[in-house]
Formats: sequence, C-alpha cells, structure tokens
Amino acid sequence: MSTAVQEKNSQYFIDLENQYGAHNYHPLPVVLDRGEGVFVWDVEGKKYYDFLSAYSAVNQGHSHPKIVEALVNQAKKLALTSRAFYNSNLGEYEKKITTLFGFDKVLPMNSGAEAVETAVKLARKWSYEVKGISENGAKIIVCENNFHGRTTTIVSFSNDPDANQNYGPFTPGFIKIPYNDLEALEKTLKNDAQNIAAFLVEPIQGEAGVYVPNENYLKTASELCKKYNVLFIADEVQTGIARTGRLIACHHENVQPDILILGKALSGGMYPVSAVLANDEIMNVIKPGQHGSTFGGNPIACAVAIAALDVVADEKLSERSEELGKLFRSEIEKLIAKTDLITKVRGKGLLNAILINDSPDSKTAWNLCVKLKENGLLAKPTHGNIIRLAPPLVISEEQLLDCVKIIEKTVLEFQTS
Ligand code: IF1
Repeated sequence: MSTAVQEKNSQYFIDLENQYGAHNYHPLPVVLDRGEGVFVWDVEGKKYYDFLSAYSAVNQGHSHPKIVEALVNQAKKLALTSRAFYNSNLGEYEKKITTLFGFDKVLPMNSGAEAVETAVKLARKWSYEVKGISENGAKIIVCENNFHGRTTTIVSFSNDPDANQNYGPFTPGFIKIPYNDLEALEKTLKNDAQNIAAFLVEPIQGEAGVYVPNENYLKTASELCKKYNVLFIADEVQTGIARTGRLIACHHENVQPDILILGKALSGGMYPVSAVLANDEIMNVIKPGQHGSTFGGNPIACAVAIAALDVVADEKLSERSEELGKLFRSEIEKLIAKTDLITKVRGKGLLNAILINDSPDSKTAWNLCVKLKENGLLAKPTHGNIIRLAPPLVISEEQLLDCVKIIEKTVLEFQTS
C-alpha cells in the first residue's frame, strides 16, 4: 500500500514545531528557509523584506558573505578551547573591541542576558570591594517597562507579568523608577546613594515599544550617577552596533557608560556573541575563577565578531542607519496624514515603531502584520498596538522606499477592509 509522501510545505513545518517544540513563542504564520541581505524566503519560495532583523541581531544583513566566511574558516580550524587555555583569536578580538568602544577591558559572553547578568555581578562586586557598600546590601536602579533578558534574576526586576509570573522567588536588590524621569532618578540617588551600586538602563526601550527618552536624558542620568558614585550601565544589546545611527545609542549624547553591554548584532546574527566592557577600576574586581562560561570568548565567536564589526565600519552602517531612519520616519509621517490607522511613528536610526490606532488588547496590530506578510514584508507587534519596524542596516534607499510603499498599500487597503 503506497503511503502518501508528506509534502514539506509551511504547514508541515508549523505542525512539527507545534507538536515537538515548547510553546514559548507565537510566531507569525510564515516558515523561513533562506536569508540574504534584507530578504528572507519562505519554504514555498516567497520573498519578503525582513523588517524585524531577528530583533536587531541581523544589522549587517542575513548571511553576510564576510561574516559567513569568518565563521566557516574558523570552524574548520579551531572552534572551542574553553578559557582553560589561551587561544590565537581572543586577544586580537579583545584588543579590537576595547579600542573601538573605548574601554580598558572586555568580558566575553554569549547571550545578551548572560552579559546583563555579568554586568549585574560586576557592579555588585565593584560596589562591595571598591565603593565599600556592605556585603549583600547593594541595590541597582532599573526602569519600569525594562527588558534585559529572561533569566530568573533579570525577570525579578521586570514589571511585565508575562516575563515573571510564577517564576519566583525573585532576586532582591533592585529599585524600579519610571523611564525617562530624571527627577525620580535623582531622588532615589539622593535618598540611598550609599547603598546603590548602579543604574541599569536601555538607551531606547525596545521591547516596551521603542520609547526614545528626552534629549539629554542619558547625559544627565550619567552625570547624576557620577555625582553619587553609582555606575551607569547601558544595555545596548538592541540599540548598539549602529542600529540607532551611532555605533552605540549613548553616542547620540556623547555618553561613555561605566559598563557597556553588547550582544545581538555584535555577531551580525551569525552566532551568539555578547560582551561586557568596562575600565580596569571596575573590571579588575573579577579575579580568576570568579566568573566565566564554556563558550564565552571562543575562537569562532571572536572571528565572527571581528568580521561583523568590520562590516559596520566598511559599509558605514551607522551613517546609513541615521540617514535612512530620518527618511523612513518622514515617509511614514506622510502616510499618517492619510490614515487614521497609524497615530505615531517614533525611533532613532533604523530602530522605529508605529502606533496602531486601536487598544493594545486588540488584534489589529497582529492582523496588520499578517497583511504586511501577504504583501511581502515581515514585521511583528511588540506590545499590543505597537509594531516595531527595523530592517537590516544594509537596506538601500530604493529598497526602503519600496518597503514604505508596501506599508502604505497595506495600511490603506486594511482600513477599508
Ligand atoms: C525574546 C524582546 C527585543 C534586549 C535587551 C538584553 C536582551 C534583549 C535590550 C537579552 C533581547 C530579544 C529577546 C527575544 C526578543 C527580543 C526582544 F522582545 F524580547 F524584548 F529585542 F526587544 N537586552 N531581546 O532586547 O538578549 O539573551 O535574548 O540574547 O526573548 O523573545 P538575549
């Protein structure tokens, strides 16, 4: 008896993921099979503009040939040594990244959350051993509606029930203040600076909905931290690596954080690479055996990150992001004048979002993303009625304007439906 051969179409792959994978995501109904530059293709061969860029990890474009070459060549040579030994890639990479971002030292990790955890440990240890806070008394100020990753300690200071409900007991030692509120920051510092190790902040709140703080928020916040001997920690996992029109978003205000956290596009989306950068006075509190990771600083990660950073410089991705971001927002502003469906566009560089004129509990943003998909552009709502729009930074002006046309067509068709 002949058994029907299952066609490996999108539904086949969706069913497999639903059957055998944890349901910790609710993906848009599209099955991606190939990526190149700003484009991805589904298993049926349909082509899309990628306007999510794997949450700003693919700033250099999908499968950038220079990064792929670095990955493949290193993988053939030496993949992993552990840090029990030196290796011939790590020092070169460490010199490059510390010179590029302006710090004495880097501690290499893998995921963004691991880098955030490392920064929390580093700030606490510095506060006990250098600032002189009594042990286990250190507090770290964070912002409401933050997103810094999904480990138990990090979700301990989230106020999003989806992020932390039933994951307790939570790690103590965090003080939440409103984002973009310098008065709240100064009041908290004045009240308790002697017990505060650091202020951890996203230069733009990505997950919350691409909230850009007021001009000089970062500058003034970093000055307040200096005044009270509190470390200013910038989580640039999502805003870093040219995404907002500068190498890191802090550079829009000429701010040099005490601790800089990088991830995602540090590898161009090719491999999990993250990093924590700081000067010796802070970084040297960590002694041999006091922190680490099996894969942290592995030869492949170093080779890939070197290539990914070279692409940012060679292809002037910061400048491109700055210019095309301004063009994108001005084009979307013209669309807003023609429709009631979108009420606002905001962002910096090519990290932008649009607000949909419906309640955050409505399916409108999701349904619009499904229509955008049908019209060849992939994007996904962040929270409720906010759609993040963040293409790879290698997008050309012509391609960007083509995407504006797709967004306009979809929005104008959608509101009449
Ligand atoms: C998911 C969000 C974005 C981050 C910042 C640290 C991390 C992230 C500012 C942790 C990670 C990712 C995680 C991913 C979706 C995505 C995301 F929606 F979750 F919040 F981009 F906005 N700091 N963000 O944005 O880095 O450990 O993931 O490497 O968890 O669904 P990671």
